[in-house]
Amino acid sequence: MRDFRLYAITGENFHPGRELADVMEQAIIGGADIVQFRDKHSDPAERLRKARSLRELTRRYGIPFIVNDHIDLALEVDADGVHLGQGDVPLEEARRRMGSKIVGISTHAIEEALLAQEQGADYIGAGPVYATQTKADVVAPVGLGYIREVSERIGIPFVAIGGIKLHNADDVIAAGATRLCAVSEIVGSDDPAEACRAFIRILDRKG
Ligand code: TZP
Ligand code: MG
Repeated sequence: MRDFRLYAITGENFHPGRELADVMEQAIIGGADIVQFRDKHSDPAERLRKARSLRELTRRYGIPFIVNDHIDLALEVDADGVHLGQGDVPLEEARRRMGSKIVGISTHAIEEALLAQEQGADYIGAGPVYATQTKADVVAPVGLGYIREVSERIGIPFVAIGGIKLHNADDVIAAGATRLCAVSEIVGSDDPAEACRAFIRILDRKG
């Protein structure tokens, strides 16, 4: 897959009154170079409408578009890939259905990361690094030790996620991450483009 550095995930509850596609466009303008549509609340018709608008947006900017959870939806809107958690469809089945498209997997322990790599995930999420309010059912924070471990033992791309803010991004990078993912720090910002620019400046400093 084409590499990326700043992974922006949608989180509509962080920007009431602002349009999803507008917020994500600002993130892209600021430097987010991959976008994931994560939506646990909309009904299927609404989800399809939103996914289509983000597909159109990301295509316009030439960056990958990933759908969280829903393989059917990812295929229907011709997303570039799908992102799955440990409790979702098994990776083999996702791979079978997605073909050569991107399959990303969330991991919280090195055994999960090694298995995802062995089973052919294109990238893994590693986290939650810090406590996060964004995900209700999230496991306890895994800390920077997990980022260090993944950076030393995993060969496929990994992105650090969970409680990543501009004030702690340096520490996450120092632990070995070269790709960062954020929800609230980007889409909850009054200026998502500037938030992304600030992340990119930090990544550039260490890159
Ligand atoms: N998966 C692990 S932590 C998380 C997800 C989707 C939420 C990250 O959100 P935030 O606001 O960047 O902490
Ligand atoms: Mg999931």
